[in-house]
Amino acid sequence: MSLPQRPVDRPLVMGVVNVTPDSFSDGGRHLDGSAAVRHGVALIEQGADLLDIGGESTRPGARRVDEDEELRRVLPVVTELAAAGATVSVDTMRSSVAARAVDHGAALVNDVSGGLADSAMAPVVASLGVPFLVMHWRGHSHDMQTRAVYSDVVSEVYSELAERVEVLVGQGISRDRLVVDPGLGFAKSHEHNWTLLADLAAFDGLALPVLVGTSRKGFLGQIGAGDGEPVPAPERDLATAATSVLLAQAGVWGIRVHDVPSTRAAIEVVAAVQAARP
Ligand code: PMM
Repeated sequence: MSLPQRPVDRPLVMGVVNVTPDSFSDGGRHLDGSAAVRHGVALIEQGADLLDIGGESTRPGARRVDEDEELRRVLPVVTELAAAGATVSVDTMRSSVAARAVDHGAALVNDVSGGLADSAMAPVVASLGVPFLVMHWRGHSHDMQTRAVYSDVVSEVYSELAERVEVLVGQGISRDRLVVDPGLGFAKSHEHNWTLLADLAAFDGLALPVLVGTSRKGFLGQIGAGDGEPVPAPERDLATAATSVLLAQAGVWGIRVHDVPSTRAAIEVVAAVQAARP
């Protein structure tokens, strides 16, 4: 299966369908599988190009769910949305879940650990022949923020991703099926996230498509909060759309978001401005 093509004038929009009780941003709303399917269909109607279906929360501090529970959450939703014609990505760190999801119609595997959490992931993805999203990751969510230590966040994330890519290619995954992601919010402080956003062009050096997920993340809770409490996650979509403008201007391959209409509007504005340039 080949990598979905980015339209010439805008990034692909990946809509998030979390089938979890505790994901930090939309947790609990789609735990019921049929609600998740309805939500996925709505995201496609709103202009999502891909759907990312996950059954395990990766919010800071989250504990893992067991494999059976992850499969129980994810497989029916993957099956129904793929059957409805959506291009489905499965957001999982488990090779067994990736394999079953692809068997049920998923076209991409999105592993926030970039293959580090499960040593079988790379060989399984290589044999499935599907595209693989490789996110920058330094460890599981329960204590990942203790690993948010960098002297130069951009160059360290870059070199850790570059190393990952070479290992994955060595394990048999075709380079033209890889997408890289700097992993905003994963072992990153708020300042690290802003610094990565400010220097996305650095990742062009990897010569691979880039996907970024800023949607509703903690650092966006600062926007509009002044000195007060962070803005709650469901109220971060305007700030998220503003980052989508930056991501479109940086020429990324894909943007992972919860609220599709605001990001579609943001990236269509960028496309219109780019088309109007002499
Ligand atoms: N963020 C989350 C989950 N999966 N996958 C990729 N590739 N990139 C991300 O930034 C990313 C991800 C966490 O967000 P959520 O719990 O709101 O879905």
